[in-house]
Amino acid sequence: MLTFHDHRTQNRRSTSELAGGELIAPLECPERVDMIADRIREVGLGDIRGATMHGLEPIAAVHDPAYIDFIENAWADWRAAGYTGEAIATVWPTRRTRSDFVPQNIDGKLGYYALAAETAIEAGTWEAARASVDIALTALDHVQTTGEAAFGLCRPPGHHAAFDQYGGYCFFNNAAIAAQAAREAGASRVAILDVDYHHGNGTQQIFYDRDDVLFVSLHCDPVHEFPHYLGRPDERGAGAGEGYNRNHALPPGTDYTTWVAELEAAMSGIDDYDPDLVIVSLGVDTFEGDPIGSFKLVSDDFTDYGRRLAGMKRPTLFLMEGGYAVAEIGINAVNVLAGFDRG
Ligand code: OKP
Ligand code: ZN
Repeated sequence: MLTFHDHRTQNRRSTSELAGGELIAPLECPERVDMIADRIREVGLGDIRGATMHGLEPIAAVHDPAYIDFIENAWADWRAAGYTGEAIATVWPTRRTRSDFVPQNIDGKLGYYALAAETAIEAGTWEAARASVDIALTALDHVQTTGEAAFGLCRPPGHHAAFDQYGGYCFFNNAAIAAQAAREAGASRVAILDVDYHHGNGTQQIFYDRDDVLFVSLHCDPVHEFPHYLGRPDERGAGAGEGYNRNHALPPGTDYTTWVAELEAAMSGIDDYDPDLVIVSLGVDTFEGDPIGSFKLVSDDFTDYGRRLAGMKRPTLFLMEGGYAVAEIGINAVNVLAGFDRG
């Protein structure tokens, strides 16, 4: 399988993640992609190719243009306010206040567009987030022109990013942008299968009222886990999208036997939908050694489910999402892809 990547993703080098009341070294770090790229070369998965620029239009087909402008200018606005640390939201529109206007002040803007405070914006964020989208769209081009599967080694991840919100380490929703681009290029139906440990709230929100993009997610129940406020099984879509959003919420500590039974159920739903393209939001934070996940998958399980994904026999685009056990992230991510190739 071919991998697509762009070194501009490594320009995101945030030094601060707000966690447990402290600023820690961010879990979503540049070394994550180095480890995956090293493993791809080590096992000979296939070539790693560069990404081509796809511009802002495909991003604006999914995200609010004012939100895109905000991401572009947030760092400069923050610096202009005289702040010396990284840009972190500290105040929000809440249930008891208004959210029908965007404040002009940078602190107000950050809270308006942030869905969580852990994710800081810094000098390289805009360029890296755009590169991540270009990677996804270049990998999609390959799937569309050859029918072969492809891997977009995206970073930062995307599945928490909603129409006009960033957070959970995500800025632009790579999978949603690719799905929309595929629709515009002629695909009738696209399925997004999100296997990251966390619910893909952003992807769900973007397609919630649509039946042309099916969103299926396996994740830890948000009652127990980030993103906390979305991802329950009773969220099934709205209007034309009713029935086209499927949340397989699993308890903390879920092991592979339980997880893979849910995956089989999810895949059978995808098969019934008969999509022209399957986009896999590939988070490997389901690994037993993940520092923020509680699921119990071991490295061989990733190979096994990669093989099962190939059984869908659909054009497939893999896009990297989460996974924070840096020492094993290459093994686990590449196991899925190699299992798929062998399947
Ligand atoms: C991004 B992705 C742990 C807090 C974790 C943020 C998690 C973001 C996950 N105590 N907060 O879905 O892998
Ligand atoms: Zn995750």
